[in-house]
Amino acid sequence: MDMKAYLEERRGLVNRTLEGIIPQGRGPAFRVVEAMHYSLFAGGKRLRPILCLAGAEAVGGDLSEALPVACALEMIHTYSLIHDDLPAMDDDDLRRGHPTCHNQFDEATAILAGDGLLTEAFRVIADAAIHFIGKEAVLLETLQLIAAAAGYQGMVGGQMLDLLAEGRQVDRKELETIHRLKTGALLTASVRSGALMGGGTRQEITLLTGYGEKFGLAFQITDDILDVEGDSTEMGKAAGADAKRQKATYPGLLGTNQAKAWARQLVESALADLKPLGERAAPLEELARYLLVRRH
Ligand code: GRG
Repeated sequence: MDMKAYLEERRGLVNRTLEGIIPQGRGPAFRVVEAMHYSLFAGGKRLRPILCLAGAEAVGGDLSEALPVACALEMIHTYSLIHDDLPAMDDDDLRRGHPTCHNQFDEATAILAGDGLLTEAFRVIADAAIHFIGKEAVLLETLQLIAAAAGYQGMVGGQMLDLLAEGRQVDRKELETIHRLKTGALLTASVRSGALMGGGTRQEITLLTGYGEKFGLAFQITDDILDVEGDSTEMGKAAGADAKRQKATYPGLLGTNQAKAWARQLVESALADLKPLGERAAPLEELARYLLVRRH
Protein backbone atom coordinates (compact mmCIF):
# COMPACT_ATOMS: atom_id res chain seq x y z
CA MET A 1 0.00 0.00 0.00
CA ASP A 2 1.04 3.63 -0.53
CA MET A 3 1.56 4.50 3.12
CA LYS A 4 2.60 8.09 2.44
CA ALA A 5 -0.65 8.82 0.62
CA TYR A 6 -2.66 6.94 3.26
CA LEU A 7 -1.12 8.96 6.10
CA GLU A 8 -1.61 12.24 4.28
CA GLU A 9 -5.24 11.44 3.59
CA ARG A 10 -5.89 10.47 7.23
CA ARG A 11 -4.04 13.52 8.59
CA GLY A 12 -6.11 15.74 6.32
CA LEU A 13 -9.35 14.17 7.54
CA VAL A 14 -8.35 14.56 11.18
CA ASN A 15 -7.08 18.12 10.72
CA ARG A 16 -10.23 19.26 8.94
CA THR A 17 -12.39 17.78 11.68
CA LEU A 18 -10.23 19.31 14.42
CA GLU A 19 -10.49 22.73 12.72
CA GLY A 20 -14.25 22.42 13.04
CA ILE A 21 -13.98 21.52 16.73
CA ILE A 22 -11.47 24.23 17.76
CA PRO A 23 -11.95 27.10 15.31
CA GLN A 24 -9.16 29.65 15.45
CA GLY A 25 -9.72 32.39 18.01
CA ARG A 26 -13.44 32.23 18.62
CA GLY A 27 -15.54 32.46 21.74
CA PRO A 28 -15.56 34.74 24.76
CA ALA A 29 -12.11 33.74 26.06
CA PHE A 30 -10.30 34.30 22.76
CA ARG A 31 -6.79 33.87 24.18
CA VAL A 32 -7.22 30.36 25.56
CA VAL A 33 -8.83 29.15 22.32
CA GLU A 34 -5.94 30.71 20.39
CA ALA A 35 -3.46 28.80 22.57
CA MET A 36 -5.40 25.52 22.19
CA HIS A 37 -5.46 25.99 18.42
CA TYR A 38 -1.78 26.96 18.35
CA SER A 39 -0.60 23.76 20.02
CA LEU A 40 -3.07 21.52 18.22
CA PHE A 41 -1.92 22.77 14.82
CA ALA A 42 1.80 23.22 15.54
CA GLY A 43 2.54 20.01 13.59
CA GLY A 44 2.29 16.54 15.06
CA LYS A 45 2.11 13.17 13.36
CA ARG A 46 -1.53 12.52 14.38
CA LEU A 47 -0.49 9.01 15.32
CA ARG A 48 -3.22 8.41 17.89
CA PRO A 49 -6.16 9.42 15.66
CA ILE A 50 -4.62 7.48 12.77
CA LEU A 51 -4.33 4.39 14.98
CA CYS A 52 -7.94 4.83 16.09
CA LEU A 53 -9.21 5.09 12.51
CA ALA A 54 -7.04 2.15 11.44
CA GLY A 55 -8.45 0.15 14.39
CA ALA A 56 -11.98 0.80 13.12
CA GLU A 57 -10.90 -0.07 9.58
CA ALA A 58 -9.31 -3.34 10.76
CA VAL A 59 -12.70 -4.57 12.00
CA GLY A 60 -14.58 -3.37 8.91
CA GLY A 61 -16.06 -0.35 10.73
CA ASP A 62 -17.26 2.97 9.43
CA LEU A 63 -14.56 5.67 9.72
CA SER A 64 -17.06 8.45 10.34
CA GLU A 65 -18.21 6.71 13.52
CA ALA A 66 -14.67 6.61 14.92
CA LEU A 67 -13.67 10.10 13.75
CA PRO A 68 -14.89 12.13 16.79
CA VAL A 69 -13.06 9.76 19.15
CA ALA A 70 -9.95 9.93 16.95
CA CYS A 71 -9.97 13.74 17.25
CA ALA A 72 -10.60 13.59 21.00
CA LEU A 73 -7.49 11.39 21.37
CA GLU A 74 -5.36 13.98 19.58
CA MET A 75 -6.76 16.71 21.84
CA ILE A 76 -5.90 14.70 24.95
CA HIS A 77 -2.43 13.98 23.58
CA THR A 78 -1.83 17.66 22.80
CA TYR A 79 -2.96 18.68 26.29
CA SER A 80 -0.44 16.22 27.75
CA LEU A 81 2.37 17.69 25.64
CA ILE A 82 1.50 21.25 26.68
CA HIS A 83 1.53 20.32 30.36
CA ASP A 84 4.61 18.10 30.00
CA ASP A 85 6.54 21.07 28.57
CA LEU A 86 5.69 23.42 31.47
CA PRO A 87 8.49 24.69 33.73
CA ALA A 88 7.11 22.57 36.60
CA MET A 89 7.54 19.43 34.50
CA ASP A 90 10.05 19.05 31.66
CA ASP A 91 10.54 22.79 31.10
CA ASP A 92 10.98 22.54 27.33
CA ASP A 93 11.30 25.40 24.86
CA LEU A 94 10.54 23.59 21.63
CA ARG A 95 7.71 21.26 20.68
CA ARG A 96 6.66 20.12 17.23
CA GLY A 97 9.28 22.50 15.83
CA HIS A 98 7.69 25.57 17.43
CA PRO A 99 8.01 27.42 20.74
CA THR A 100 6.18 25.52 23.46
CA CYS A 101 2.76 26.86 24.45
CA HIS A 102 3.97 28.56 27.64
CA ASN A 103 6.77 30.27 25.69
CA GLN A 104 4.47 31.43 22.91
CA PHE A 105 1.77 32.61 25.34
CA ASP A 106 2.46 32.39 29.09
CA GLU A 107 2.36 29.73 31.75
CA ALA A 108 -1.18 30.36 33.00
CA THR A 109 -2.55 30.36 29.45
CA ALA A 110 -0.70 27.12 28.67
CA ILE A 111 -2.18 25.43 31.75
CA LEU A 112 -5.66 26.58 30.73
CA ALA A 113 -5.12 25.55 27.09
CA GLY A 114 -4.27 22.03 28.27
CA ASP A 115 -7.28 21.96 30.58
CA GLY A 116 -9.47 23.27 27.77
CA LEU A 117 -8.32 20.59 25.33
CA LEU A 118 -8.78 17.77 27.84
CA THR A 119 -12.27 18.87 28.80
CA GLU A 120 -13.35 19.55 25.24
CA ALA A 121 -12.16 16.09 24.20
CA PHE A 122 -14.74 14.46 26.45
CA ARG A 123 -17.47 16.79 25.20
CA VAL A 124 -16.63 15.74 21.63
CA ILE A 125 -16.93 12.04 22.53
CA ALA A 126 -20.22 12.63 24.36
CA ASP A 127 -21.52 14.56 21.33
CA ALA A 128 -20.89 11.49 19.17
CA ALA A 129 -23.76 9.79 21.02
CA ILE A 130 -26.05 11.06 18.29
CA HIS A 131 -24.54 8.41 15.95
CA PHE A 132 -24.95 5.70 18.57
CA ILE A 133 -28.63 5.71 19.36
CA GLY A 134 -29.50 2.15 20.32
CA LYS A 135 -25.87 1.20 20.86
CA GLU A 136 -24.96 3.66 23.60
CA ALA A 137 -23.09 0.93 25.51
CA VAL A 138 -20.31 1.03 22.90
CA LEU A 139 -19.86 4.75 23.37
CA LEU A 140 -19.92 4.48 27.15
CA GLU A 141 -17.29 1.74 27.10
CA THR A 142 -15.13 3.93 24.86
CA LEU A 143 -15.55 6.90 27.17
CA GLN A 144 -14.58 4.79 30.17
CA LEU A 145 -11.61 3.32 28.33
CA ILE A 146 -10.23 6.70 27.27
CA ALA A 147 -10.79 8.31 30.67
CA ALA A 148 -8.92 5.46 32.38
CA ALA A 149 -6.08 5.59 29.84
CA ALA A 150 -5.66 9.36 30.20
CA GLY A 151 -6.09 9.58 33.97
CA TYR A 152 -4.25 8.41 37.06
CA GLN A 153 -4.52 4.75 36.07
CA GLY A 154 -2.81 5.62 32.79
CA MET A 155 -1.00 8.66 31.42
CA VAL A 156 -1.28 10.94 34.46
CA GLY A 157 -0.10 8.13 36.74
CA GLY A 158 2.78 7.35 34.37
CA GLN A 159 3.83 10.99 34.28
CA MET A 160 3.90 11.06 38.09
CA LEU A 161 6.06 7.92 38.23
CA ASP A 162 8.33 9.36 35.55
CA LEU A 163 8.89 12.57 37.52
CA LEU A 164 9.53 10.60 40.72
CA ALA A 165 12.11 8.43 38.95
CA GLU A 166 14.24 11.35 37.68
CA GLY A 167 17.86 11.14 38.79
CA ARG A 168 17.35 7.70 40.33
CA GLN A 169 18.39 4.19 39.26
CA VAL A 170 15.39 2.39 37.74
CA ASP A 171 15.26 -1.29 36.76
CA ARG A 172 13.67 -2.68 33.61
CA LYS A 173 10.41 -3.66 35.33
CA GLU A 174 9.89 -0.18 36.74
CA LEU A 175 10.80 1.47 33.46
CA GLU A 176 8.27 -0.69 31.66
CA THR A 177 5.55 0.24 34.16
CA ILE A 178 6.29 3.96 33.71
CA HIS A 179 6.14 3.76 29.95
CA ARG A 180 3.21 1.40 29.77
CA LEU A 181 1.25 4.04 31.68
CA LYS A 182 2.75 7.29 30.42
CA THR A 183 2.87 6.54 26.70
CA GLY A 184 1.44 3.08 26.14
CA ALA A 185 -1.97 3.53 27.75
CA LEU A 186 -3.19 6.24 25.34
CA LEU A 187 -1.71 4.52 22.28
CA THR A 188 -3.37 1.24 23.26
CA ALA A 189 -6.65 3.05 23.93
CA SER A 190 -6.40 4.62 20.47
CA VAL A 191 -6.42 1.27 18.64
CA ARG A 192 -8.89 -0.33 21.06
CA SER A 193 -11.37 2.57 20.92
CA GLY A 194 -11.26 2.44 17.11
CA ALA A 195 -12.04 -1.26 17.19
CA LEU A 196 -14.88 -0.64 19.65
CA MET A 197 -16.40 2.24 17.67
CA GLY A 198 -15.98 0.22 14.49
CA GLY A 199 -18.16 -2.53 15.93
CA GLY A 200 -15.42 -5.14 16.37
CA THR A 201 -16.11 -8.49 17.99
CA ARG A 202 -14.64 -9.21 21.44
CA GLN A 203 -12.00 -11.40 19.83
CA GLU A 204 -10.99 -8.67 17.38
CA ILE A 205 -10.89 -6.09 20.19
CA THR A 206 -8.64 -8.35 22.27
CA LEU A 207 -6.26 -8.92 19.36
CA LEU A 208 -6.06 -5.21 18.62
CA THR A 209 -5.48 -4.39 22.28
CA GLY A 210 -2.52 -6.78 22.29
CA TYR A 211 -1.23 -5.06 19.16
CA GLY A 212 -1.69 -1.64 20.84
CA GLU A 213 0.22 -2.63 23.96
CA LYS A 214 3.22 -3.84 21.98
CA PHE A 215 3.02 -0.86 19.66
CA GLY A 216 3.01 1.48 22.67
CA LEU A 217 6.10 -0.02 24.19
CA ALA A 218 7.96 -0.21 20.88
CA PHE A 219 7.02 3.43 20.26
CA GLN A 220 8.56 4.45 23.58
CA ILE A 221 11.75 2.48 22.96
CA THR A 222 12.18 4.12 19.56
CA ASP A 223 11.42 7.50 21.15
CA ASP A 224 14.24 6.91 23.64
CA ILE A 225 16.58 5.84 20.82
CA LEU A 226 15.70 8.98 18.84
CA ASP A 227 16.55 11.07 21.87
CA VAL A 228 20.08 9.62 21.67
CA GLU A 229 20.53 9.29 17.90
CA GLY A 230 17.94 11.63 16.42
CA ASP A 231 18.27 15.05 14.86
CA SER A 232 16.67 17.95 16.76
CA THR A 233 15.53 19.69 13.56
CA GLU A 234 13.86 16.57 12.18
CA MET A 235 12.23 15.79 15.52
CA GLY A 236 11.07 19.35 16.20
CA LYS A 237 12.32 19.12 19.78
CA ALA A 238 15.70 19.05 21.48
CA ALA A 239 17.58 15.75 21.31
CA GLY A 240 19.48 14.66 24.41
CA ALA A 241 16.72 15.86 26.75
CA ASP A 242 16.51 12.53 28.59
CA ALA A 243 20.19 12.50 29.51
CA LYS A 244 19.98 16.14 30.59
CA ARG A 245 17.15 15.36 32.98
CA GLN A 246 18.76 12.07 34.07
CA LYS A 247 15.77 10.08 32.89
CA ALA A 248 15.82 6.32 32.82
CA THR A 249 15.62 5.15 29.21
CA TYR A 250 15.78 1.84 27.33
CA PRO A 251 19.09 2.57 25.56
CA GLY A 252 20.48 3.74 28.92
CA LEU A 253 19.38 0.53 30.60
CA LEU A 254 19.97 -2.05 27.88
CA GLY A 255 22.40 -0.35 25.49
CA THR A 256 21.25 0.96 22.09
CA ASN A 257 21.66 -2.33 20.20
CA GLN A 258 19.68 -4.37 22.70
CA ALA A 259 17.01 -1.68 22.89
CA LYS A 260 16.69 -1.80 19.09
CA ALA A 261 16.48 -5.60 19.14
CA TRP A 262 13.73 -5.45 21.73
CA ALA A 263 11.76 -2.91 19.69
CA ARG A 264 12.04 -5.26 16.67
CA GLN A 265 10.79 -8.19 18.76
CA LEU A 266 7.80 -6.18 20.00
CA VAL A 267 6.92 -5.13 16.45
CA GLU A 268 7.09 -8.75 15.26
CA SER A 269 4.78 -9.78 18.06
CA ALA A 270 2.38 -6.91 17.29
CA LEU A 271 2.30 -8.05 13.64
CA ALA A 272 1.43 -11.58 14.75
CA ASP A 273 -1.62 -10.19 16.61
CA LEU A 274 -2.88 -8.74 13.33
CA LYS A 275 -2.63 -11.95 11.29
CA PRO A 276 -6.19 -13.23 11.96
CA LEU A 277 -7.60 -9.86 10.84
CA GLY A 278 -6.34 -10.22 7.27
CA GLU A 279 -6.01 -7.48 4.66
CA ARG A 280 -8.11 -4.95 6.55
CA ALA A 281 -5.31 -4.65 9.10
CA ALA A 282 -2.69 -3.70 6.46
CA PRO A 283 -2.47 -0.04 7.62
CA LEU A 284 -1.84 -1.15 11.22
CA GLU A 285 0.82 -3.50 9.92
CA GLU A 286 2.58 -0.67 8.09
CA LEU A 287 2.28 1.61 11.13
CA ALA A 288 4.04 -0.96 13.31
CA ARG A 289 6.83 -1.40 10.75
CA TYR A 290 7.20 2.38 10.54
CA LEU A 291 8.21 2.46 14.22
CA LEU A 292 11.50 0.82 13.38
CA VAL A 293 12.46 3.40 10.76
CA ARG A 294 10.89 6.58 12.07
CA ARG A 295 13.05 9.70 12.35
CA HIS A 296 10.65 11.86 14.34
C1 GRG B 1 1.31 15.96 31.52
C2 GRG B 1 -0.43 14.27 32.20
C3 GRG B 1 0.77 14.59 31.45
C4 GRG B 1 1.33 13.63 30.72
C5 GRG B 1 2.48 13.83 29.85
C6 GRG B 1 2.86 12.48 26.73
C7 GRG B 1 3.57 12.76 27.97
C8 GRG B 1 2.86 12.52 29.25
C9 GRG B 1 4.78 13.29 27.96
C10 GRG B 1 5.51 13.62 26.74
C11 GRG B 1 6.94 13.30 26.97
C12 GRG B 1 7.43 12.34 25.99
C13 GRG B 1 8.42 12.84 25.03
C14 GRG B 1 6.99 11.10 26.00
C15 GRG B 1 7.50 10.10 25.07
C16 GRG B 1 6.53 9.62 24.07
C17 GRG B 1 5.69 10.68 23.46
C18 GRG B 1 4.35 10.83 24.03
C19 GRG B 1 6.13 11.40 22.44
C20 GRG B 1 5.32 12.42 21.73
O1 GRG B 1 4.35 11.80 20.93
P1 GRG B 1 4.41 11.90 19.33
O2 GRG B 1 5.77 11.52 18.84
O3 GRG B 1 4.21 13.47 19.14
O4 GRG B 1 3.26 11.14 18.78
P2 GRG B 1 3.53 14.30 17.96
O5 GRG B 1 4.04 15.71 18.18
O6 GRG B 1 3.94 13.74 16.64
O7 GRG B 1 2.06 14.20 18.18
